[in-house]
Amino acid sequence: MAEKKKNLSEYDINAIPDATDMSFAIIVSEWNSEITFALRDGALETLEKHGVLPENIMVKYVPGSFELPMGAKFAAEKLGADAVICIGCVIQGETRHFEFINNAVADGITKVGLMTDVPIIYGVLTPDNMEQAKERAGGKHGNKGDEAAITAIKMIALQWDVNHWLDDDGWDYDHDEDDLPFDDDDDYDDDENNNTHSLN
Ligand code: DLZ
Repeated sequence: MAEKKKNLSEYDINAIPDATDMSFAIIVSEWNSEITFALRDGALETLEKHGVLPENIMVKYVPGSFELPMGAKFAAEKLGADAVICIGCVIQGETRHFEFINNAVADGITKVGLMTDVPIIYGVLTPDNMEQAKERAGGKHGNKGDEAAITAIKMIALQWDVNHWLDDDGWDYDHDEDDLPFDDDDDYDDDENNNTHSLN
């Protein structure tokens, strides 16, 4: 059975790519702001810890999580950020709002990323109650904003890597094997750059 991780903020800092030249937009939902502002602060702290310059981070607000995909689309298309981090918190209630909003947000965020080619990161909590939300916004389970920031850095690095491997004519078939992150064999365990750590 897979190991159950308790703290969202646990990761190997040395395995995270250098983020000095990266730029980010953070779109924050104002609904449940006690939680979303704590997630935003976690994301900001983590980005800066990894070398991102404050002037390369733009923070914008939307009324609720339902508006996150549209905010992300504006940011991806107009702000020129390398990645967009969406921060929200939808708490389970008596109504079916919870399900409708969560499905729309997850689906919308996925679509904006695929449509714009900009990594759009899902930093949305969907807890049963406020207590669970607090535990994941700087409480005993860490801060999901940290995880969203690390995911954004890793996705930009992946995109830059893939672009680097392509020459003007498409895939560079003459690439040097040393440039590849993995050996050609199937044994990933002994690959120097194998990234086995997990964030949650
Ligand atoms: C309407 C609504 C409800 C009931 N609950 C939440 C919530 O828990 N978290 C959240 O981010 N937003 C909620 N909203 C607001 C919607 O996301 C949206 O802003 C409004 O329906 C207007 O489109």
